[in-house]
Amino acid sequence: MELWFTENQTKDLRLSCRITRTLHREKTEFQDLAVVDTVEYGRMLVLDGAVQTTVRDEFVYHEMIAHVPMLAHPAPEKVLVIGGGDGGTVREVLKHPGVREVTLVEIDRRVMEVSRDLLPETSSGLGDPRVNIRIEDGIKYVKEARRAYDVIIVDSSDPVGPAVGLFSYDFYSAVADALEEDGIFVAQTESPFLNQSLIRQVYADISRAFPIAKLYLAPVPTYPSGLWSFTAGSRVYDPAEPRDPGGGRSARLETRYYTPDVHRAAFMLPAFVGELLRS
Ligand code: AG3
Repeated sequence: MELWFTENQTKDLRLSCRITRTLHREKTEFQDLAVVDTVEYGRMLVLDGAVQTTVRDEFVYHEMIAHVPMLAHPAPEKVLVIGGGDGGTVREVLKHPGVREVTLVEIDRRVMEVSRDLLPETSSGLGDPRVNIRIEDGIKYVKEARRAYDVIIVDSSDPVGPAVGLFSYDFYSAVADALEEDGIFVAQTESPFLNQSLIRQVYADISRAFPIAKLYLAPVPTYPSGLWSFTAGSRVYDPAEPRDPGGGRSARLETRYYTPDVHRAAFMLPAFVGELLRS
């Protein structure tokens, strides 16, 4: 007998993975949460039917959402991660020895608890003494913070359900206020093939909230279309430039996808993506 997990990526497009086991399934207060073992991509976390992370391809997403802002900033010490209850982004942020404090604000306690139990490689950083975990609404949290962070990373799910408010001008302008003057912000911003109007809107909103807004790309094979976008906002530093004099900081990072060349290259946009942002 064959067992398959299928994500309906759009109403006309699906990704199916053969699975060997369902390790967990629950309706939390916020969403439908599942963990399955897939044959091709290893263990997978699924929220409301959407793939969040798999053991085999999560390094690309987590390294690119974390190291791009962390290295575009010359010396980040205080970092805020919104969402990202699986811990993958926090794990990458903690690889930077200058980091003094990482605050993780996750709305759904169960995502974190289940990830700690079933995704040990991804969630490994969550017990680090530099990590401060808050189970609450990220929007509310950001609205109360002022000039408090060097880097803010929004590692959210798709703009449906609990994450809708994280894709709005109001939220981005609150993020701008929560950052230090020279802080950097990055959010995951979906697929340039399948979410073009969203990307355009988000880019326009982030450009209104920050003098510098830039989009970059990375491949994530288990996400819809396989090509993923991130959008960065900043007032001072160019997010596309790793600030890594002599290659000291990046040389000490243990990564499998990120390099300073990949960092710069990720901002070189294919014509159709550049076009999207101009229109
Ligand atoms: N957050 C981004 C997931 C978006 C995937 N969308 C989908 N499969 N439809 C992932 C959280 C990882 N820390």
